Amino acid sequence: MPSPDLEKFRIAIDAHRAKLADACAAVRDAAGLEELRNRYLSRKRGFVTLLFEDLKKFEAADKPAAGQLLNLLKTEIQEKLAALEESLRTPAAGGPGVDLTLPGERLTWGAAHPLRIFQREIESIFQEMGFGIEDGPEIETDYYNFEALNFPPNHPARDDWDTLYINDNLLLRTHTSPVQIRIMEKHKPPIRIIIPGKVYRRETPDPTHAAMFFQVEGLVVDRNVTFAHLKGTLEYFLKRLFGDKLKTRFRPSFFPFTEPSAEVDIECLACGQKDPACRVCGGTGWKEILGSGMVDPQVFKNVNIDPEQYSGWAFGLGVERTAMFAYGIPDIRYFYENDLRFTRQFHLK
Ligand code: FA5
Repeated sequence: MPSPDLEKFRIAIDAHRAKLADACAAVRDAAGLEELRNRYLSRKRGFVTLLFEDLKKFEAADKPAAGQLLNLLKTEIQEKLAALEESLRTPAAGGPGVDLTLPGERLTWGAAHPLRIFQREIESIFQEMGFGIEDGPEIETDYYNFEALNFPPNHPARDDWDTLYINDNLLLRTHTSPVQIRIMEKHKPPIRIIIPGKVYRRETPDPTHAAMFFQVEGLVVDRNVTFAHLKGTLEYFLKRLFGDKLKTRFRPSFFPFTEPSAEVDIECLACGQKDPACRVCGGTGWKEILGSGMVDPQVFKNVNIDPEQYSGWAFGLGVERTAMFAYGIPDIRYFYENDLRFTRQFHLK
Protein backbone atom coordinates (compact mmCIF):
# COMPACT_ATOMS: atom_id res chain seq x y z
CA MET A 1 0.00 0.00 0.00
CA PRO A 2 1.50 3.38 -0.96
CA SER A 3 2.30 5.72 1.94
CA PRO A 4 -0.12 8.70 2.16
CA ASP A 5 1.35 12.00 1.06
CA LEU A 6 2.94 13.76 4.04
CA GLU A 7 2.17 17.14 2.52
CA LYS A 8 -1.52 16.33 2.17
CA PHE A 9 -1.53 15.16 5.77
CA ARG A 10 -0.03 18.49 6.87
CA ILE A 11 -2.73 20.36 4.89
CA ALA A 12 -5.50 18.29 6.55
CA ILE A 13 -4.05 19.02 9.99
CA ASP A 14 -3.80 22.75 9.25
CA ALA A 15 -7.41 22.77 8.08
CA HIS A 16 -8.54 21.32 11.45
CA ARG A 17 -6.36 23.84 13.27
CA ALA A 18 -7.93 26.72 11.31
CA LYS A 19 -11.47 25.61 12.17
CA LEU A 20 -10.61 25.13 15.83
CA ALA A 21 -10.55 28.87 16.72
CA ASP A 22 -14.02 29.47 15.24
CA ALA A 23 -15.41 26.32 16.87
CA CYS A 24 -14.09 27.44 20.27
CA ALA A 25 -15.55 30.93 19.85
CA ALA A 26 -18.99 29.44 19.20
CA VAL A 27 -19.06 27.52 22.51
CA ARG A 28 -21.46 29.12 25.03
CA ASP A 29 -21.77 26.54 27.78
CA ALA A 30 -20.57 23.26 29.23
CA ALA A 31 -22.74 21.23 26.85
CA GLY A 32 -21.19 23.01 23.81
CA LEU A 33 -17.72 22.36 25.19
CA GLU A 34 -18.46 18.66 25.60
CA GLU A 35 -19.78 18.47 22.07
CA LEU A 36 -16.58 20.09 20.73
CA ARG A 37 -14.35 17.78 22.75
CA ASN A 38 -16.16 14.79 21.28
CA ARG A 39 -15.92 16.17 17.76
CA TYR A 40 -12.11 16.32 17.98
CA LEU A 41 -11.09 13.75 20.54
CA SER A 42 -13.85 11.13 20.80
CA ARG A 43 -12.27 7.67 20.94
CA LYS A 44 -14.33 6.39 18.03
CA ARG A 45 -15.11 9.18 15.60
CA GLY A 46 -13.08 12.20 16.75
CA PHE A 47 -11.13 13.96 13.95
CA VAL A 48 -7.83 13.46 15.79
CA THR A 49 -8.56 9.80 16.50
CA LEU A 50 -9.24 9.21 12.78
CA LEU A 51 -5.99 10.95 11.86
CA PHE A 52 -4.12 8.62 14.22
CA GLU A 53 -5.69 5.74 12.29
CA ASP A 54 -4.22 7.27 9.09
CA LEU A 55 -0.81 7.43 10.77
CA LYS A 56 -0.60 3.63 10.69
CA LYS A 57 -0.66 3.77 6.89
CA PHE A 58 2.54 5.87 6.64
CA GLU A 59 5.83 4.23 5.65
CA ALA A 60 8.33 3.95 8.45
CA ALA A 61 10.43 6.84 7.12
CA ASP A 62 7.51 9.31 7.15
CA LYS A 63 5.87 8.10 10.36
CA PRO A 64 7.93 10.21 12.84
CA ALA A 65 7.26 13.48 10.95
CA ALA A 66 3.56 12.70 10.50
CA GLY A 67 3.28 11.63 14.17
CA GLN A 68 4.93 14.85 15.33
CA LEU A 69 2.47 16.99 13.30
CA LEU A 70 -0.46 15.08 14.73
CA ASN A 71 0.77 15.18 18.36
CA LEU A 72 1.25 18.94 18.04
CA LEU A 73 -2.35 19.34 16.86
CA LYS A 74 -3.64 17.12 19.66
CA THR A 75 -1.76 19.09 22.35
CA GLU A 76 -2.97 22.36 20.87
CA ILE A 77 -6.58 21.14 20.92
CA GLN A 78 -6.30 19.91 24.50
CA GLU A 79 -4.84 23.25 25.63
CA LYS A 80 -7.54 25.26 23.86
CA LEU A 81 -10.33 23.14 25.36
CA ALA A 82 -8.82 23.46 28.86
CA ALA A 83 -8.61 27.26 28.45
CA LEU A 84 -12.18 27.35 27.19
CA GLU A 85 -13.39 25.32 30.17
CA GLU A 86 -11.66 27.75 32.52
CA SER A 87 -13.15 30.80 30.79
CA LEU A 88 -16.66 29.33 31.06
CA ARG A 89 -16.12 28.99 34.79
CA THR A 90 -14.71 32.51 35.25
CA PRO A 91 -16.72 35.18 33.38
CA ALA A 92 -14.72 37.97 31.74
CA ALA A 93 -16.41 40.59 33.97
CA GLY A 94 -14.27 39.29 36.82
CA GLY A 95 -17.29 38.28 38.90
CA PRO A 96 -17.32 35.16 41.02
CA GLY A 97 -16.80 31.91 39.19
CA VAL A 98 -19.92 30.09 38.07
CA ASP A 99 -19.72 26.35 37.67
CA LEU A 100 -22.21 25.72 34.90
CA THR A 101 -22.15 22.02 35.55
CA LEU A 102 -23.65 22.37 39.06
CA PRO A 103 -27.39 21.61 39.43
CA GLY A 104 -29.54 24.78 39.54
CA GLU A 105 -31.02 26.26 42.71
CA ARG A 106 -34.75 25.68 43.10
CA LEU A 107 -36.61 29.01 43.35
CA THR A 108 -39.40 29.21 45.90
CA TRP A 109 -42.75 30.81 45.07
CA GLY A 110 -43.67 33.92 47.02
CA ALA A 111 -47.05 34.08 48.74
CA ALA A 112 -49.36 36.72 50.15
CA HIS A 113 -48.55 37.94 53.67
CA PRO A 114 -50.88 36.52 56.39
CA LEU A 115 -52.31 40.01 57.00
CA ARG A 116 -53.09 40.44 53.31
CA ILE A 117 -54.77 37.02 53.25
CA PHE A 118 -56.90 37.99 56.25
CA GLN A 119 -57.72 41.40 54.79
CA ARG A 120 -58.96 39.71 51.60
CA GLU A 121 -61.17 37.45 53.70
CA ILE A 122 -62.70 40.50 55.40
CA GLU A 123 -63.14 42.26 52.05
CA SER A 124 -64.89 39.32 50.46
CA ILE A 125 -67.43 39.01 53.30
CA PHE A 126 -68.34 42.70 52.95
CA GLN A 127 -68.34 42.53 49.15
CA GLU A 128 -70.90 39.71 49.36
CA MET A 129 -73.06 42.10 51.40
CA GLY A 130 -72.82 44.71 48.63
CA PHE A 131 -70.08 46.94 50.06
CA GLY A 132 -67.58 48.69 47.77
CA ILE A 133 -63.85 49.06 48.59
CA GLU A 134 -62.17 52.49 48.79
CA ASP A 135 -58.82 53.85 49.94
CA GLY A 136 -57.24 57.15 50.91
CA PRO A 137 -53.85 58.77 51.65
CA GLU A 138 -51.65 57.68 54.56
CA ILE A 139 -50.27 61.22 54.88
CA GLU A 140 -53.23 63.30 56.01
CA THR A 141 -54.03 66.86 56.95
CA ASP A 142 -55.09 67.78 60.45
CA TYR A 143 -58.46 68.72 58.98
CA TYR A 144 -59.34 65.25 57.65
CA ASN A 145 -57.76 63.23 60.48
CA PHE A 146 -59.28 65.34 63.25
CA GLU A 147 -61.21 68.52 62.58
CA ALA A 148 -63.77 67.28 60.04
CA LEU A 149 -64.32 64.30 62.36
CA ASN A 150 -65.48 66.70 65.05
CA PHE A 151 -62.26 66.96 67.06
CA PRO A 152 -61.90 70.72 67.63
CA PRO A 153 -58.30 72.01 67.93
CA ASN A 154 -56.81 71.23 71.37
CA HIS A 155 -59.71 68.91 72.20
CA PRO A 156 -58.52 66.35 74.80
CA ALA A 157 -59.93 63.45 72.70
CA ARG A 158 -57.02 64.03 70.29
CA ASP A 159 -54.72 62.68 73.01
CA ASP A 160 -56.29 59.22 72.58
CA TRP A 161 -54.57 59.05 69.22
CA ASP A 162 -50.82 59.53 69.79
CA THR A 163 -50.03 61.24 66.54
CA LEU A 164 -46.88 61.30 64.41
CA TYR A 165 -46.78 64.82 62.94
CA ILE A 166 -44.87 65.76 59.79
CA ASN A 167 -45.45 69.49 60.35
CA ASP A 168 -48.18 71.64 61.94
CA ASN A 169 -50.68 70.63 59.28
CA LEU A 170 -49.54 67.22 57.96
CA LEU A 171 -49.47 63.96 59.88
CA LEU A 172 -49.46 60.19 59.41
CA ARG A 173 -53.12 59.23 59.70
CA THR A 174 -53.92 57.67 63.06
CA HIS A 175 -57.01 55.84 61.79
CA THR A 176 -58.85 55.13 58.54
CA SER A 177 -61.79 57.38 59.56
CA PRO A 178 -60.52 60.46 57.58
CA VAL A 179 -61.37 58.54 54.40
CA GLN A 180 -65.03 58.65 55.51
CA ILE A 181 -64.86 62.45 55.05
CA ARG A 182 -63.08 62.25 51.70
CA ILE A 183 -65.71 59.82 50.35
CA MET A 184 -68.73 61.75 51.69
CA GLU A 185 -67.33 64.98 50.17
CA LYS A 186 -67.26 63.32 46.75
CA HIS A 187 -70.28 61.01 46.76
CA LYS A 188 -73.87 61.61 47.72
CA PRO A 189 -75.70 58.84 49.67
CA PRO A 190 -76.44 56.00 49.47
CA ILE A 191 -72.91 55.00 50.51
CA ARG A 192 -71.91 51.49 51.54
CA ILE A 193 -68.13 51.02 51.63
CA ILE A 194 -65.19 49.57 53.51
CA ILE A 195 -61.74 51.20 53.57
CA PRO A 196 -58.79 48.93 54.40
CA GLY A 197 -55.43 50.60 55.06
CA LYS A 198 -52.37 51.29 57.18
CA VAL A 199 -52.45 53.65 60.14
CA TYR A 200 -49.71 55.01 62.40
CA ARG A 201 -49.50 55.88 66.09
CA ARG A 202 -46.74 56.88 68.49
CA GLU A 203 -46.90 53.63 70.46
CA THR A 204 -44.36 51.48 72.22
CA PRO A 205 -44.82 48.04 70.65
CA ASP A 206 -46.00 45.24 72.95
CA PRO A 207 -47.84 41.93 72.30
CA THR A 208 -51.08 43.71 71.34
CA HIS A 209 -49.88 47.18 70.18
CA ALA A 210 -47.94 48.21 67.09
CA ALA A 211 -46.88 51.68 65.90
CA MET A 212 -48.03 50.83 62.38
CA PHE A 213 -51.01 48.56 61.92
CA PHE A 214 -53.97 47.92 59.63
CA GLN A 215 -57.57 48.96 60.06
CA VAL A 216 -60.68 48.30 58.03
CA GLU A 217 -63.12 51.20 58.19
CA GLY A 218 -66.78 50.72 57.31
CA LEU A 219 -69.31 53.40 56.38
CA VAL A 220 -72.99 53.18 55.51
CA VAL A 221 -75.07 56.29 54.80
CA ASP A 222 -78.67 56.23 53.57
CA ARG A 223 -82.17 57.20 54.61
CA ASN A 224 -83.57 55.41 57.69
CA VAL A 225 -80.33 53.68 58.65
CA THR A 226 -80.39 52.66 62.32
CA PHE A 227 -78.17 51.22 65.04
CA ALA A 228 -79.95 47.88 64.49
CA HIS A 229 -78.39 47.73 61.00
CA LEU A 230 -74.96 48.42 62.48
CA LYS A 231 -75.39 45.70 65.09
CA GLY A 232 -76.85 43.14 62.70
CA THR A 233 -74.19 43.69 60.05
CA LEU A 234 -71.25 43.51 62.46
CA GLU A 235 -72.62 40.44 64.24
CA TYR A 236 -73.14 38.69 60.91
CA PHE A 237 -69.62 39.65 59.79
CA LEU A 238 -67.97 38.39 63.00
CA LYS A 239 -69.91 35.11 62.88
CA ARG A 240 -68.75 34.59 59.29
CA LEU A 241 -65.17 35.07 60.47
CA PHE A 242 -65.28 33.11 63.73
CA GLY A 243 -68.25 30.77 63.43
CA ASP A 244 -71.94 30.86 64.37
CA LYS A 245 -71.42 30.23 68.08
CA LEU A 246 -69.23 33.31 68.64
CA LYS A 247 -70.37 35.55 71.52
CA THR A 248 -70.13 39.30 70.84
CA ARG A 249 -70.72 42.28 73.11
CA PHE A 250 -71.49 45.92 72.26
CA ARG A 251 -70.08 48.17 74.99
CA PRO A 252 -70.96 51.91 75.18
CA SER A 253 -67.99 54.08 74.29
CA PHE A 254 -67.06 57.53 73.01
CA PHE A 255 -65.75 58.78 69.67
CA PRO A 256 -66.18 62.48 68.69
CA PHE A 257 -67.43 61.48 65.22
CA THR A 258 -70.13 58.96 66.25
CA GLU A 259 -73.11 59.28 68.61
CA PRO A 260 -74.00 56.91 70.16
CA SER A 261 -70.73 54.95 70.03
CA ALA A 262 -69.91 51.37 70.94
CA GLU A 263 -66.81 49.26 71.12
CA VAL A 264 -67.30 45.67 70.08
CA ASP A 265 -65.76 42.84 72.06
CA ILE A 266 -65.65 39.20 71.12
CA GLU A 267 -65.36 36.36 73.63
CA CYS A 268 -61.74 35.54 74.40
CA LEU A 269 -60.93 32.66 72.09
CA ALA A 270 -57.57 32.13 73.79
CA CYS A 271 -59.04 30.95 77.14
CA GLY A 272 -62.68 30.35 76.13
CA GLN A 273 -63.66 32.82 78.91
CA LYS A 274 -62.46 30.30 81.48
CA ASP A 275 -59.03 31.46 82.68
CA PRO A 276 -59.01 34.26 85.28
CA ALA A 277 -55.25 34.58 84.67
CA CYS A 278 -55.48 34.64 80.83
CA ARG A 279 -52.73 36.86 79.38
CA VAL A 280 -54.76 37.74 76.31
CA CYS A 281 -57.99 39.00 77.93
CA GLY A 282 -56.58 39.72 81.40
CA GLY A 283 -59.18 37.36 82.84
CA THR A 284 -62.16 39.47 81.65
CA GLY A 285 -63.20 36.86 79.06
CA TRP A 286 -63.61 39.56 76.36
CA LYS A 287 -61.35 41.28 73.84
CA GLU A 288 -62.03 44.56 72.03
CA ILE A 289 -61.55 44.42 68.27
CA LEU A 290 -63.35 47.44 66.87
CA GLY A 291 -64.89 50.84 67.51
CA SER A 292 -68.23 51.86 65.96
CA GLY A 293 -71.25 54.14 66.16
CA MET A 294 -73.88 56.23 64.38
CA VAL A 295 -72.35 59.04 62.29
CA ASP A 296 -72.51 62.26 64.34
CA PRO A 297 -74.83 64.92 62.77
CA GLN A 298 -71.96 67.45 62.96
CA VAL A 299 -69.85 65.21 60.69
CA PHE A 300 -72.69 65.16 58.13
CA LYS A 301 -72.87 68.96 58.28
CA ASN A 302 -69.09 69.16 57.65
CA VAL A 303 -69.58 67.34 54.33
CA ASN A 304 -72.88 69.01 53.35
CA ILE A 305 -75.09 65.97 53.89
CA ASP A 306 -78.40 66.87 55.54
CA PRO A 307 -78.63 64.97 58.89
CA GLU A 308 -82.42 65.46 58.87
CA GLN A 309 -82.68 63.34 55.73
CA TYR A 310 -79.83 60.90 56.11
CA SER A 311 -78.37 58.78 58.86
CA GLY A 312 -75.42 56.42 58.88
CA TRP A 313 -73.12 54.21 60.85
CA ALA A 314 -69.40 53.50 60.81
CA PHE A 315 -66.86 51.18 62.35
CA GLY A 316 -63.08 50.80 62.52
CA LEU A 317 -61.68 47.29 62.95
CA GLY A 318 -58.10 46.44 63.97
CA VAL A 319 -56.94 43.86 61.39
CA GLU A 320 -53.99 42.46 63.36
CA ARG A 321 -55.95 42.17 66.62
CA THR A 322 -58.73 40.30 64.84
CA ALA A 323 -56.31 38.09 62.89
CA MET A 324 -54.55 37.20 66.15
CA PHE A 325 -57.81 35.65 67.34
CA ALA A 326 -58.68 34.04 64.04
CA TYR A 327 -55.30 32.30 63.81
CA GLY A 328 -54.38 32.00 67.52
CA ILE A 329 -51.32 34.29 67.33
CA PRO A 330 -50.06 35.38 70.75
CA ASP A 331 -47.94 38.42 69.73
CA ILE A 332 -48.73 41.14 67.15
CA ARG A 333 -45.01 41.55 66.36
CA TYR A 334 -44.89 38.13 64.67
CA PHE A 335 -46.67 39.76 61.71
CA TYR A 336 -43.79 42.13 60.99
CA GLU A 337 -40.74 39.97 61.68
CA ASN A 338 -41.03 38.12 58.37
CA ASP A 339 -39.82 34.88 59.88
CA LEU A 340 -40.61 32.29 57.20
CA ARG A 341 -41.38 29.67 59.86
CA PHE A 342 -44.33 31.93 60.80
CA THR A 343 -45.48 33.24 57.42
CA ARG A 344 -45.36 29.80 55.74
CA GLN A 345 -48.14 28.54 58.03
CA PHE A 346 -50.78 30.60 56.21
CA HIS A 347 -52.44 29.68 52.95
CA LEU A 348 -54.84 31.47 50.67
CA LYS A 349 -58.30 30.00 51.08
C1 FA5 B 1 -60.45 54.16 65.99
O1 FA5 B 1 -59.37 54.18 65.44
C2 FA5 B 1 -61.68 54.71 65.38
N1 FA5 B 1 -61.35 55.40 64.17
C3 FA5 B 1 -62.67 53.56 65.12
C4 FA5 B 1 -64.03 54.02 64.70
C5 FA5 B 1 -64.34 54.11 63.35
C6 FA5 B 1 -65.01 54.33 65.64
C7 FA5 B 1 -65.58 54.50 62.94
C8 FA5 B 1 -66.24 54.74 65.25
C9 FA5 B 1 -66.54 54.80 63.90
P1 FA5 B 1 -59.54 52.83 68.07
O2 FA5 B 1 -58.44 53.76 68.42
O3 FA5 B 1 -60.25 52.19 69.20
O4 FA5 B 1 -60.66 53.56 67.19
O5 FA5 B 1 -58.96 51.70 67.10
C10 FA5 B 1 -59.80 50.77 66.47
C11 FA5 B 1 -59.19 49.37 66.55
O6 FA5 B 1 -57.84 49.39 66.08
C12 FA5 B 1 -59.08 48.84 67.98
O7 FA5 B 1 -60.29 48.24 68.37
C13 FA5 B 1 -57.98 47.82 67.85
O8 FA5 B 1 -58.47 46.60 67.30
C14 FA5 B 1 -57.08 48.44 66.80
N2 FA5 B 1 -55.90 49.11 67.41
C15 FA5 B 1 -55.88 50.29 68.08
N3 FA5 B 1 -54.63 50.60 68.46
C16 FA5 B 1 -53.83 49.60 68.03
C17 FA5 B 1 -52.42 49.34 68.09
N4 FA5 B 1 -51.56 50.18 68.64
N5 FA5 B 1 -51.94 48.21 67.50
C18 FA5 B 1 -52.79 47.36 66.90
N6 FA5 B 1 -54.12 47.53 66.79
C19 FA5 B 1 -54.64 48.64 67.35
